[in-house]
Amino acid sequence: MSKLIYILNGPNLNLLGKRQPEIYGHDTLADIERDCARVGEEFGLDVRLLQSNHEGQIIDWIHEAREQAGGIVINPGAFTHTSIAILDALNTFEGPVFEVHISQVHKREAFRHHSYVSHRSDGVMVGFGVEGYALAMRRMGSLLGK
Ligand code: CA2
Repeated sequence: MSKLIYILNGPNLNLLGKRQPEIYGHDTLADIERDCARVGEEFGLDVRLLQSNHEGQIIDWIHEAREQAGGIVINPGAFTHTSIAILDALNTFEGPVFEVHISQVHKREAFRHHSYVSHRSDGVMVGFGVEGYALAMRRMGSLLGK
């Protein structure tokens, strides 16, 4: 079992910490990567954090994870609510998949209440801010770590 965890991020999440801090906070993807790497170290897990604004690229990374990774933490951004293709790709991955949403999507617009990805996710962190990523990593550590 690979000790590498893919942390995948969808569209617009490259703007974290730079726009709309009232919804998404002040931390950047680099801060999230650092926090997740710290948790990973506790459990002997490595992390690879990736972000793309393109659905096909995220699908390609999920396929890559099939060969390279023991688990996936994913915030698919708005593709959460639209992408059967990302769900299909995740269904080909055998390890644990945890879904993260920084905001509490169930307090927001109705179109954010349904997640295609949740049909596959083994756990979902919603509304814990960027801390949701590290919490998902901690659970990954319990399942896959030393
Ligand atoms: O709460 C989340 O993490 C979301 O996945 C974020 C998506 C949104 O479409 C989902 O409904 C919930 C949007 C990501 C946009 O990220 C930004 C970050 C900073 C500034 C602007 C956008």
